[in-house]
Amino acid sequence: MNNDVLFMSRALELAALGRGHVSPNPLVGCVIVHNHRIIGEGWHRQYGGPHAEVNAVRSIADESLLAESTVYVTLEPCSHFGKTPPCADLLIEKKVKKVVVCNEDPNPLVAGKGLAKLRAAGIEVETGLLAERGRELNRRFFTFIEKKRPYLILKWAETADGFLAPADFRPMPISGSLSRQLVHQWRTQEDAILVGTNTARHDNPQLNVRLWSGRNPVRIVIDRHLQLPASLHLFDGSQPTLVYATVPVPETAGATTFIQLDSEAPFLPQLVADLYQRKIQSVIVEGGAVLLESVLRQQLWDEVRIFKSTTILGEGLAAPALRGRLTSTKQVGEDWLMTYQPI
Ligand code: AOF
Ligand code: ZN
Repeated sequence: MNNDVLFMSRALELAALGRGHVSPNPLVGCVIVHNHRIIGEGWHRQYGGPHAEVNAVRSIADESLLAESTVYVTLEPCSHFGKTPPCADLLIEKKVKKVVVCNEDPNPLVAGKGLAKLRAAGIEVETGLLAERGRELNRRFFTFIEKKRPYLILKWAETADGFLAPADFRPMPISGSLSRQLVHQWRTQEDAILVGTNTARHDNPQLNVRLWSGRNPVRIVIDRHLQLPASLHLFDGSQPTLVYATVPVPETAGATTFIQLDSEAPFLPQLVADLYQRKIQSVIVEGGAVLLESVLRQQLWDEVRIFKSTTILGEGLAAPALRGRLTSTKQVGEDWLMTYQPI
């Protein structure tokens, strides 16, 4: 592996440590190298907190080395005054020799202006190193900015013979306990969880994080005609919950916010546009069949994660048909976890 690749890989590794803490900002890592040795490291740790470059510069014992150093950063240094001053200005002020960037920042406030600033100051700049890995790491951020909607992950569990549930909606566990624990970990990694009306009614899910430690996502439920009973766990006020309807809605009550969409316009596009306005960068869709199928049909998905169990049901509610590219397969306890992305 050449050294550039090694240092950028390290920066990507550091960036990933911000997972679950920086949304809707991107995950960003930074490594500062002097004479082939890493002399400073940092990453964006917390939304609203210092950017990766600032933390990396702060970690250096002898700042005089910066003039002879190369900065490896996974995202173009910012050029705007946001919650923090521009990172490009910091690197210029410290007179670093060279900056190597993985991805350009698609944020219209930056979008090339950070690179231009550095170059104008006489700093050597290279971009695109490990760009594919960077886009993969920040796929939620890129999707959010480029498509103006959250990154949508569909998740379901199906039996070996392809059923989601018994036909009578009787709740029945299909995946194993390790898979269920993994789902709770996933919930800590996304901004929100979405379920349809039938799932809310028949499963009465809590949609919180119990089998892992971390932050609870925002709960989102579709209830077009506001017919779900107030006694459901979803309305217990324990965590922010968004309810999407197409009829007139009541005022926000405690943690529950009601949103009325236009009944004449397509529902899901309006829903994801509203989530974008609320800065919800990623959503895990946990069912049921009707909702999963419409998200698939409308090509609004970015990733599908299926647990395939060893149980046989014989008959029931069939799992949605999926046309996607299988990107990974792994065993989780007794189940197989298969991940798909759009073709
Ligand atoms: C960087 N380094 O580590 C990150 C950057 O509100 P602010 O000030 O935190 O700015 C957020 C924007 O800055 C975010 O949307 C993205 O464009 C960029 N994030 N830039 O140079 C970092 N996290
Ligand atoms: Zn910055």
